[in-house]
Amino acid sequence: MRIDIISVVPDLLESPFNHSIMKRAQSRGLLEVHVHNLRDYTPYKQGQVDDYQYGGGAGMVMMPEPLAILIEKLKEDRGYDEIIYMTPDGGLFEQKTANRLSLKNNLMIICGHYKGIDERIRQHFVTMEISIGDYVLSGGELAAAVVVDAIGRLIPGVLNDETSALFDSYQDNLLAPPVYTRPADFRGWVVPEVLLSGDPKKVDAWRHEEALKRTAERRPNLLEGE
Ligand code: 6GU
Repeated sequence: MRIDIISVVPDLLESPFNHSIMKRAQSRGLLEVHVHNLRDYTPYKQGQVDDYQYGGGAGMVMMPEPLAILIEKLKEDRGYDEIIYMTPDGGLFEQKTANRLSLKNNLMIICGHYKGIDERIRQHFVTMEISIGDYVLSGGELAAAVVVDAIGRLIPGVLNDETSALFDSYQDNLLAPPVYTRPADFRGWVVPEVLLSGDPKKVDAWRHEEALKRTAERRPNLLEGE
């Protein structure tokens, strides 16, 4: 999979993909992330990419011309499965969205700043609009990093134990059960007996029960299929 990210603060996306699982995905050739600085493509002076909004009001808007130039340049080289705009008024990003996007070949992600991007870019280029939750970030970059991470780890071959994503929280509308590692007794705080029993059926049953309990306590809406 190739992901092209358009940003006015590319430095924010310098580190997130260069560690751990995202690093492995890239070194295995399963994921390529290219970050493009929008200012490098503006036809306006001094790297200008934003301007006052028509109709008045506080806050700048990202101009259509630099975005159109960069989007069209990228589209010349390959077809994009989705051109995604990161925005707090987009559709909520959920595990099922990540699952679906992890099967694509080419994604473009536009990070908004200020008051957002000119509506005409959304109408004529963007195919999908994503929010990562009901709160406002100062820009789309951190949200884009969340989306790329959630998608990237699902690309076949990225996780070492291919089955492990199947047991993630949310994959089956349940939160994950508690996990433990050595030592079995830490300061007198002991690991549940069943996990030491060596009986995989009992272990599975316990994990399922704990997952249900945790979900009922913390996120009952998930059990109602919401
Ligand atoms: Cl995608 N962008 C911004 N600026 N804020 C957000 C968001 C995105 N998702 C939630 N809050």
